[in-house]
Amino acid sequence: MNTPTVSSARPSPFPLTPGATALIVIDMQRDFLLPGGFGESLGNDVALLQQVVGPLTDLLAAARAAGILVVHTREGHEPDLSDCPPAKLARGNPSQRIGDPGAFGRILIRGEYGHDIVDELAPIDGEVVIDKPGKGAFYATSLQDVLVAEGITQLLVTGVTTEVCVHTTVREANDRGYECLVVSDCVGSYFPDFQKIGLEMISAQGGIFGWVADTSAVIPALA
Ligand code: C5J
Repeated sequence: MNTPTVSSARPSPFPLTPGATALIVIDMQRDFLLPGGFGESLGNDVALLQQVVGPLTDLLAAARAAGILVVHTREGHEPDLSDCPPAKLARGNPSQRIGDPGAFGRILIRGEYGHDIVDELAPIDGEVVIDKPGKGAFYATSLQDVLVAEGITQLLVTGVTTEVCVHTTVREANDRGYECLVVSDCVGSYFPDFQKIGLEMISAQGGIFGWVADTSAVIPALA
């Protein structure tokens, strides 16, 4: 049997190791994506993140059909903010801090409506949901243990935002020995320049910390 390969991945074809690949969906939360939410209140155009939902819905369906492990993450904090470093809490516009009341409940607080994942991408039974207090998905979470237990060595990485939580996660995953393919139309940034350069940074220098391809190349390789 031929190894399924994402042939047009940059900087080189990405051979998928059967049974060893997980789809990581980073922080597709209402607080970041919905009009009226935290992301928009910071002056961002949430339409730039919402355009990820369609392609990611298709990729999620393909991953589910292929029986691939799916891991969703959510950035957020305990209601008493005990897991939020003061330096993180203090940053940004003081009228809109983490824990403040927002349009969809307290901003980035676990259990609040805005903290949860958008309806289109809601996790289903059997999928892993990792709550993370930081930008990276490994810091202060069980992600490494989950991936090791499942024999995962390759990650298809998606979600928001490209230059923050996606980059932080991919850089650390690369250091931990995972081969990461970032799916370009399934990651999003509020800043078009960051989106473009953020993707270029990943695959530059011969794939300094990963590969990049879009869903038109990745989905057929999962079939
Ligand atoms: C940010 C994230 N941008 N999920 N979070 O604060 O990228």
